[in-house]
Amino acid sequence: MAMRVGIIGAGPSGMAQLRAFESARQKGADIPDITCFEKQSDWGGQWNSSWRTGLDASGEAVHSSMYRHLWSNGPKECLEFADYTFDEHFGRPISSYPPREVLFDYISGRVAKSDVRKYVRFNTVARWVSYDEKAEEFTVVVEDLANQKTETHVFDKLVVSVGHFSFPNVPQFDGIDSFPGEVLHAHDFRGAERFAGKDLLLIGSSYSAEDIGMQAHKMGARSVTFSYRSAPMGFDWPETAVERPLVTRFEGRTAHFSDGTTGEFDAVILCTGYLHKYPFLPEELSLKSRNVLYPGNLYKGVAWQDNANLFYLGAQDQYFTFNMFDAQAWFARDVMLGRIELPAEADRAADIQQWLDRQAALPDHDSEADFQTDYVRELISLTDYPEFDLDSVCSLFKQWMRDKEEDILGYRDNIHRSVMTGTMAARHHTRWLNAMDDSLQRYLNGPGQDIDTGNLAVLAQESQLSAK
Ligand code: FAD
Ligand code: NA7
Repeated sequence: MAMRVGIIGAGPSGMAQLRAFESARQKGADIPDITCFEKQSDWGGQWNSSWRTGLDASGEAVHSSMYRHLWSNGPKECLEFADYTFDEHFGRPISSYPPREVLFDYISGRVAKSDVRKYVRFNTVARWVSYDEKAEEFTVVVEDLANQKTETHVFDKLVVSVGHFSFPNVPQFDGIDSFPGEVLHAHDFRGAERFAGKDLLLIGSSYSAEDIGMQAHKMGARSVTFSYRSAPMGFDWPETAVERPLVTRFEGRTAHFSDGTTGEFDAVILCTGYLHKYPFLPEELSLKSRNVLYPGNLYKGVAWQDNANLFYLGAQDQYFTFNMFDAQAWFARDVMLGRIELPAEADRAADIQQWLDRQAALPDHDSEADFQTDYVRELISLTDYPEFDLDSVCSLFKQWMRDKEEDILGYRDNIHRSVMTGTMAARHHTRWLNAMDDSLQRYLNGPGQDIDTGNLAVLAQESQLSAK
């Protein structure tokens, strides 16, 4: 009987696993029987986002935390697949910071091309997993949401690729229960238009706070106040934005901060991160971690230390994304196919520990980028995933951080060169701050489309805005 592989989740990580097996098949390898369960009706994970919050049409928790007007927050040159470039997909250079729909199109294009959709059971949610030590088999109970049917599947290997930016971390603050305005978590944020003219408080000081805050500024919020627990982000904010230390309590609309200052707000957004949560896994198989670059108990960040038949993809905090998921998926594939032999438990533990020790000593963001670069480099060296210039990608991450320090509202207008193809990105037709339509069509056609339809007034307006 062929080996049976189960994959839970068809976001970028699960798609990478499908692509990894397909790549081996194309090179003549026998590949296992693969079934991937995806609770949504399409693949793409976070990138498959909609207006919905709370529950989706099947009554399942909405997975994606992305929102309207979400443009890539890092250069696309850092996440490009080594085996499917932006040039190949779009046939011409595009800008370095595309909006969500453009990246969704890119990741979908690669897997559509390799015909792996047939492995995915959409609208099917994993409910419970158990492991039989003796038979060395996983039993996975899933629900077919469209037909409301429960099924049981048995696998020799299991890949967990459900992401970890979906279950909001929602701390309590004194007095917040009687705050008279809207209170929401970033997971439920879908667009900043309604905050025009409002005073907004964002609690948290990482990617979500930064991006939602600048979205709100772009959409005309009267003021944006960030409240940090550990350290301010320290960007050169527009005049509407300010950073304060942590909120200690609310009194009506008034927030009190730990430095003794106060502010009155119309709405509060908790940008307080996400929980690693795997409700379909028993405790002994379930990763427990904060959002860190190297969660413990995973050999090479992928293979579960207590059960070498279980793999996690994308469980790390991420500088690298799509191409790191590839490197992980290629590694997991080769372990499953027996091409890579896992060392003894004690050696694996020692390997994990040296990464954890190094992580504990990371002094700054530049060293974090170095750390994850070295991690990806090691994985790639172990498989036939196409090698690429990781040092250049790492330099680009550092450049990106400098660019943000220089101009938090303008860094997305910068362009970079592809490490994979050498192609220089195209400058986008509209500056990020002025771009009010984030659709794929507008992105690709832009003012050119207006010329086609003879709408020169729109074109003139766009170029005036672009020139500002
Ligand atoms: P996910 O994308 O989360 O996909 C997991 C999949 O598993 C989903 O399709 C989900 O429906 C499915 N699933 C979950 N539970 C079950 C279950 N029980 N049964 C069946 N299926 C299940 N990265 C970038 O590179 N650039 C960016 O600009 C960027 N911006 C981001 C902005 C936000 C707001 C967030 C939250 C993340 C952002 N990221 C960004 C990181 C993003 O998480 C990764 O790019 C990528 O989506 C992670 O892929 P994944 O497959 O590991 O997880
Ligand atoms: P992150 O990057 O995990 O950051 C979470 C932030 O929330 C971080 O600044 C935390 O502060 C803060 N936090 C967490 N708990 C609290 C409490 N109790 N009080 C105050 N502040 C708190 O999550 P993001 O949502 O920003 O980003 C996740 C992904 O989404 C990322 O990959 C992006 O690409 C998009 P700390 O610094 O720990 O003190």
